[in-house]
Amino acid sequence: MWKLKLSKGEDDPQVRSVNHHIGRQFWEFDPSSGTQEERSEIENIREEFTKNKMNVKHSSDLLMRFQFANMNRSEIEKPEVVEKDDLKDEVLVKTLKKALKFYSTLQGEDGSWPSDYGGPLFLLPGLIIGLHVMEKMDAVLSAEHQKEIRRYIYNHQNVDGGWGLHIEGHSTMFCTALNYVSLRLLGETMDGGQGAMTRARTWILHHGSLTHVPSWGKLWLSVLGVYEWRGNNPLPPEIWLLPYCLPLHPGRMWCHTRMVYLPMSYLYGKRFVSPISSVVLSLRRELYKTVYLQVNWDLARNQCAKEDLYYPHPRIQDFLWNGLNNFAEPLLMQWPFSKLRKKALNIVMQHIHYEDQNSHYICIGPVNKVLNMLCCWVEDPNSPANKLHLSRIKDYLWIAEDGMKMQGYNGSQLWDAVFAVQAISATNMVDEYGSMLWKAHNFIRNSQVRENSSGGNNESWYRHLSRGGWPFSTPDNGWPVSDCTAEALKTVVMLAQMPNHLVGEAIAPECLYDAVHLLLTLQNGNGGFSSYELMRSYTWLEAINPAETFGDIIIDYPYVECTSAAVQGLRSFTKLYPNHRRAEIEACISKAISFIESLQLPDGSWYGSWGICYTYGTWFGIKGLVAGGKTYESSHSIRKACEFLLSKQLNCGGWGESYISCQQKVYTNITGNKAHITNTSWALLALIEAEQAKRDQMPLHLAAKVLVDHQMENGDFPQQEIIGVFNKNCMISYSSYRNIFPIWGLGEYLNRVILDKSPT
Ligand code: LAN
Repeated sequence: MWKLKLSKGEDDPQVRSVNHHIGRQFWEFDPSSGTQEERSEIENIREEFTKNKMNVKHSSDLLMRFQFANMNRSEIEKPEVVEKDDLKDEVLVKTLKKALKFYSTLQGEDGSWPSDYGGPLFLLPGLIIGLHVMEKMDAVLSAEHQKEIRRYIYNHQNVDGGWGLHIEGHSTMFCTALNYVSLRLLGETMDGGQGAMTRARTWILHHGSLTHVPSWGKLWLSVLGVYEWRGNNPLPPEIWLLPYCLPLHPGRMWCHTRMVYLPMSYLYGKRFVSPISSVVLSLRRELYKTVYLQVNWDLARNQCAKEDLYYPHPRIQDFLWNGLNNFAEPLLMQWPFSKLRKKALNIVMQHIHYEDQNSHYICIGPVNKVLNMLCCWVEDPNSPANKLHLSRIKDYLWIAEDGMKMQGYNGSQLWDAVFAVQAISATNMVDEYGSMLWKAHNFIRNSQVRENSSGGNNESWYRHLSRGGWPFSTPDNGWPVSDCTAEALKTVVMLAQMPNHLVGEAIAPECLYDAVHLLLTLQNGNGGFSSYELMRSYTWLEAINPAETFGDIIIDYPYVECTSAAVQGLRSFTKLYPNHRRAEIEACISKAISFIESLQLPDGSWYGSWGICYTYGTWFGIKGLVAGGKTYESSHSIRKACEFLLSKQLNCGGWGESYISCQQKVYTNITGNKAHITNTSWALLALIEAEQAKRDQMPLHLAAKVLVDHQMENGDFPQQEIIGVFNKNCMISYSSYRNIFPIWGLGEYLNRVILDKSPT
């Protein structure tokens, strides 16, 4: 049976860690574990998913739940049945206690709450192609792994034969081509999968064939040898040699984009192609409309299926790419300019090694993880870097009832933990559930990044400071995020004010000072906070975004979520340490508040970039303004925001926002006007924060009733539609939100509305 392992790695000399692997999570297959009964129970769960896969696309993280339920069997008493008919205090208290009790069984010994961070469907293919090229498929992925990966890919094929950018999306060329190719590399035959392969191939051929794959797909296919480098727009590595003062210097890009285009430019600069295997030759015949030798590669450079076109290339890119392709590249490939290329490739490789070492071979995300690994292999197949990379692949793989997936990060451990602590504290049942907070506190304290990258020489590698920050996942990943830092700061300050004997020792003040220092350095001139670094260049540069499937990727934009979190984090810090850098903090908060106000849309909402969408953004907008000292009475912005939220409440009392909101930038309900518990909780929390209870409590009662009604018998809440997003167009799963936010929403509702206590 599959087993989830937590905080493990000490016995593997290939993996190093700054915090003894606290928070690390990965799955291992143990053929001898589990009884026959347990195994067949898992099989049933899987079959249920597959049977229902066209209606319910999101898995419910049931393998993890199964493991935790078995471990905690003795602790789980028979749950009391809650009478939900009318919402009295006792009903609320019982619901909350049950929810907390259940959520406590999902907490790991290390204090984190592991969960599934899947969703995008373009990540596994990168890994599969990479391993195929490196001839490491069977060495890294056991037969059981490969079986579960195939299960996952098949489970997420749409009825029309294609695959979406993410599990709930319409079919795209990017993911259909790459998942089809992955299945073939995993040994599937051309007409295998009971017709599934044929349907996929038909989809690809009907939508323009491989020439219409977007640019990121073209790169992977070129590496594999199924597509020609001539059919790619240039990605010259020489861009790293330009002076930093130029606005388009890669050091000024959003770190994710920078880190993805870095290894891409290496592979492009080398025109690396894997040795051509027989599957590759066959794929060249399977996926084009004409004979491979007759494909018009020059035309193909700019072709892209319309299903994939979220960000169509502006005209200027045609000039740019044509110029580079027809004049610059031919020159750079020839002596004496080829010397420059050699130098550029060398520098690019140094940056790759730097990123690998500073992230303990986890890398900043799943895309550059695999690309960097491949580059290290291309540079030297026998280098130690290769082994170090291979040992960190499992950090990205997760298994649920829909199969094995590659996650969008090496987990969301820190992020979930800081929200969970805030949710649990909001219930005010701290005495009873103190042990959860104790463990989580320990986890958060141990997840802070303690040093700047590579001992302080960070700037020459275009890295911001890291010391004092908190990452989204684990400190081994090593990239602090502004809002993760701010939310963690808020949380540790909150825990420091609770009794030590309940929640453990408070964090050392120096650690808080470091976090504050880092936050202060992360504020942009306009008052806003971006995600990882300062905004280092201009928004007009978005015009050169070559990735057709993603929006807003060129620079690190300032976000309402990050700015609001920074205000909240700093404000709670000043309550505990009123004298530490007070003037700077106040100045920072007041600029941030004006920035948040400036981002508000005319209808009173805020666009949320990392959760869906207007409910998420508006919750952050309101929280930020309130933390900055604004009230409903004093702030026109807050009044408008409340009006907005109330206008979107469904007849059933909940809120349910579709992922379409993020793409189209228009508030859109989920089909059938269905309530979503996470959206409902965000709206409920936002309204409570804006003191809705003083005006009209009915919307709050209705929302709370929706949450109570959704609770399952064991205290869990149902997994509904996917709720996270990035780069406007791709959705991503936050599998803990279904537990965290109903607890938080109901907790605040009980204490601040029903019992009418002011927040602590
Ligand atoms: C994340 C995950 C965390 C997220 C929050 C902390 C929630 C947010 O408030 C700030 C932005 C951040 C850090 C974020 C940025 C974009 C990420 C890294 C992701 C959504 C996880 C995956 C995504 C990454 C870009 C995926 C790889 C794809 C590319 C287009 C490079």
